[in-house]
Amino acid sequence: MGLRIDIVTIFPEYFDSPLRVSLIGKAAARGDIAFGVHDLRSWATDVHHSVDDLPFGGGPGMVMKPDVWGDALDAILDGSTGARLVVPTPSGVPFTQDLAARYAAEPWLVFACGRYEGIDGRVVPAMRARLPVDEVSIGDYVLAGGEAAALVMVEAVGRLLPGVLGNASSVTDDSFGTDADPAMRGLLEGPVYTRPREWRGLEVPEILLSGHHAAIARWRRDMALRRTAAHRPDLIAALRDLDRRDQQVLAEAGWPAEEGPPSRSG
Ligand code: JAH
Repeated sequence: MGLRIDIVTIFPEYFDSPLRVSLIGKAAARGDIAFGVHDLRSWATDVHHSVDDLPFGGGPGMVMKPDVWGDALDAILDGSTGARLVVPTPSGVPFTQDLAARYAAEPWLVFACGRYEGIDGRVVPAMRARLPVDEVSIGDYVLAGGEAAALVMVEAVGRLLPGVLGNASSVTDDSFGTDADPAMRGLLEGPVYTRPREWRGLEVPEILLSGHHAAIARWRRDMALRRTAAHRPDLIAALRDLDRRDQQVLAEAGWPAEEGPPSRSG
């Protein structure tokens, strides 16, 4: 049984190419994912097909109308069970690889893409009486609407589906940055290389040509630790079971970071 994904948006054309090309498009062509993209304006009731109105209490911009969203979601859910509503918003819970894996195990996801200053605050509570609802953020920045965030989530979920890219169902619970390799769990990937062995005077690291698989795995872990310490010190702080070599590599990478002046976060 595949995954059904419905997307509600005022810009249905936004999804045309992304859902057709690449891995996601192939999964859809095979029937591993079924997409429905819906124009929110179809549920607008006035002559101007309004989907937004002025904010109560004043302030900038416009707010999306609850009645239009309510009618759209009622029609798409159609009294059926099994759906989960996902609302992309910068004030949501973080979207992580773990959440992507949980979504890949669901039968039906409905993405509600807001625009303007967001959707009237009664829509999520009203829908929660009927189905599970997640307000989800893909990162700490503000977009012009939820569409790009929904696409990010669709792609992260789609590549985990059994049948996509030859996936076994087991990859869906592998963790961040470590799809294939439990020894790299919680780390960013280091650099990768292909032919030619020398390019613009730069050589591929000799260890990768050695055929010494254990030494290659250790070298990759060293590189991953260094890159993670440099780019994501928060992930280093969360690592468990560091061996002596790990600790040596991190010390060489300047971990823990030098004491600075006191900061508000400690
Ligand atoms: C902006 C509705 N976490 C990224 C993200 C997700 C959604 C939105 N912005 C950023 C957004 C305007 C209206 C949603």
